Amino acid sequence: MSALFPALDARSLAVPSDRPALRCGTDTLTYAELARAAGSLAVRIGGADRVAVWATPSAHTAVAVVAALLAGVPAVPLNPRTGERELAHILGDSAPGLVLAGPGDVLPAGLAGLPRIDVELTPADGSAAAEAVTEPVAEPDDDESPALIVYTSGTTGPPKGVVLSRRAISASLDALADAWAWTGDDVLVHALPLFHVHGLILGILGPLRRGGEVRHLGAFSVEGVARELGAGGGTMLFGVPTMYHRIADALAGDPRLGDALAGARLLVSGSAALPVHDHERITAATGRTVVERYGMTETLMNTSVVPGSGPRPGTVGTPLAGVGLRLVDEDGSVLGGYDGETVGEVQVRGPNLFSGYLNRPDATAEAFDDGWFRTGDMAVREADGSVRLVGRKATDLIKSGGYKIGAGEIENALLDHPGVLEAAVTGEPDPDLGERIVAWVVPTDAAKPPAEAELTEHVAGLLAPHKRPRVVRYLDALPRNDMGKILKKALPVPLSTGDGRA
Ligand code: MCA
Ligand code: AMP
Repeated sequence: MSALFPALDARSLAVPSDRPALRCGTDTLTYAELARAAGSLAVRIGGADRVAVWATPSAHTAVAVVAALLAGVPAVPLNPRTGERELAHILGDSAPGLVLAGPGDVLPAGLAGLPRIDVELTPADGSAAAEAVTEPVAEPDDDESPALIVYTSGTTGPPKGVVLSRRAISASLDALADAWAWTGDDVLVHALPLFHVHGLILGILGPLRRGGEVRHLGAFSVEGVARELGAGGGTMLFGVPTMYHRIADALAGDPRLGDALAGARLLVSGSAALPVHDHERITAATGRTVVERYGMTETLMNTSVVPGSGPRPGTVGTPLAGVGLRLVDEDGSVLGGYDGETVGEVQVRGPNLFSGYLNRPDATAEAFDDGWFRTGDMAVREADGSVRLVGRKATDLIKSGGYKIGAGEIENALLDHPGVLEAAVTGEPDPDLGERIVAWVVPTDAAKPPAEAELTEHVAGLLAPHKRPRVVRYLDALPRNDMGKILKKALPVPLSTGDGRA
């Protein structure tokens, strides 16, 4: 029986093998079909050191990742929109021996040097893939072995590879199951990207570990949510605040959407703070409370509001089972007592934590304080122990649409454009994205500044579209202190137009 996915064993009595496992667009797989597709692929990749997965929002990505986990081969999910520089960095750093992709996927030149295996959802009888399944691979029994390497941005430099073990994945998913009474009867609906923890580990591996079903919408749309939840059979929805904000906007004119949300068992938001106003709009229209949970790529899930415990907008709940959480003030003292106002850095420890940053022992050592992982998130604890996040230690980290983006990587990309002499990047409040990326640019030639679209394309092409500035502001010079350091706080505050955009 698979240790990570008990339901994938055809002999398992817990889940009938004709039970639906996943649906992405028009592709559907039962547990028996998933066992065959992933089992055969696992045999074909068995023995590889590491595989890259071209992580499109598709059933192919789910099959590829499950196969890698069954084979005990660490998988590196790649954002299919990653720009050339970021892709080169990730490939150079993680050195995969193979890339797994959907049969129709067109891969960029950066991947041309890697052998490719096409992921088949229904291996035809007699094919190499179908033959392979007759001799299943032995899933590793070492829980500490690396399972996934997920890239995440820091304040400066290129993204770091976060090594996640089988232990971390199963511990975090089981703690969530405990907190949310998440079972094999649940049908999870979501539209999250499959190259980050939220969409891939919680959104795909979570339901499969429980023996339940996941329906991925392919791309987020309010219509898709309304169709799949409630009467559509979905019992749970996972999303980032931007998605809930768009849902809240649509609720007023769409009673079907309200009914669908009301018919779901659990609405969960994470990756960034869901504004109180959006909480309130959704509760007013549906009678449902959105449950917030707080996590991080390095820690997987740390806390969650307990469903049914009443509305707690603004808090992310209490630590999950097995998670140790403390607040530490600026001089390193651990805060005692829950007074709801003393701010400290959130530090966590537990079986949910990552194993380290790939090839970065320095960064790994720096991230820990006496065995506790420093999250960089600042919080207070309410009298009942609930954690209320109030900010981040690093102002150079931007959360936009639920994606974490380092200002430094965008500044470096902008500086590579010949029309840019100096650049600074900041995050500004945005009603839809939470924060929007703003680029402050001093052009090389003030008379002929590069066009805004040219700069955003440049960043999207080198890094990723979600890292592109949404606004570019041109200046004659950046404010600097006597040492020449850019003073981002002294950048001019734009006049608001009322829609949150300058
Ligand atoms: C736009 N596009 C471009 C360009 N500009 N493509 C190429 N070049 C360009 N210059 C494309 C985009 O790729 C996208 O295509 C479409 O145009 C719209 O892009 P965009 O405007 O960026 O999308 P959006 O509407 O702003 O997206 C909102 C979103 C998205 C759907 C909410 O931000 C999102 O999926 N966020 C989820 C982030 C997430 O999962 N974070 C988890 C990490 P197309 O429409 O075809 O896609 S945090 C985490 O994992 C921790 C553990 C946690 O706690 O959860
Ligand atoms: P990432 O590094 O992309 O995994 O993002 C992790 C960060 O997202 C955390 O350190 C928090 O700053 C933020 N985050 C995740 N969940 C929440 C939440 N429910 N509320 C506020 N911030 C969150």
